[in-house]
Amino acid sequence: MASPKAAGSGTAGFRSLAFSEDRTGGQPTGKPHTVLITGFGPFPGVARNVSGELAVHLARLARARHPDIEFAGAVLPVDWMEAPVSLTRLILKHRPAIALHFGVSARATGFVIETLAHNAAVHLPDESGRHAPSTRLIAGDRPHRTATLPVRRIVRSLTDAGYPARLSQDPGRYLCNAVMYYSLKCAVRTLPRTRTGFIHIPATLDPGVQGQRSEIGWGDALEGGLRTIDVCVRGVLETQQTPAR
Ligand code: PCA
Repeated sequence: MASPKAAGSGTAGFRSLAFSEDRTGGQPTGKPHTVLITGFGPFPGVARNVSGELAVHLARLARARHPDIEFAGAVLPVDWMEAPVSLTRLILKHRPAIALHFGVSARATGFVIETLAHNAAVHLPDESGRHAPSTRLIAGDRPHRTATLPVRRIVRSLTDAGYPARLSQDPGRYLCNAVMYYSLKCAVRTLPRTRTGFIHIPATLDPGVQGQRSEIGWGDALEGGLRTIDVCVRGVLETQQTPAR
């Protein structure tokens, strides 16, 4: 298994490099669509989170592959308070046609395409040692929200290419679930045509992380990520031709 290249030294360097990828500066790019790709920074037990590195690399590679589309890569903090704030800021800034979020899971051995986000928060500390203020993410809101990316087509495209991929209705109840839930909620409120989804990849892509061994390597994560983006982009172009969703 090839190791991901180091994205910076230490948390601060890694984060600032990742955020510098969010390089449109809010200026119009002249491109009709933006794809927002996010991963996460470190959290207790995962000192180096490969999902953040993946998001940044994918945005860069996808930009070359789809020159008519803008790609913004960003790393979200694993922080109950900060993650929704950063996410909302990114969504409002980029108004993405597609929001594709990545996170790591010790249970994932391949690509796990999450189909449901739950309005629930587990009592586990975030990167700063704080807990979620409530067991519900948004009081009074609906219990679940469903991914709006073409999840079945993504799985089919990945498995056709030989990558282990499956659908899941259980993204956990930690920050990955929270970001998926908030992103779907934010899209419904402000950008109803945005397609949103979440993919878990193995935390053990980084050999330093304990857990079930990964069936994919860093190169597979990049290739599979690009295939996923291709499927999503085709979906956007289709909806462009057919305004009603
Ligand atoms: N995985 C955690 C949060 C950040 C990440 O990459 C999760 O599964 O909730």
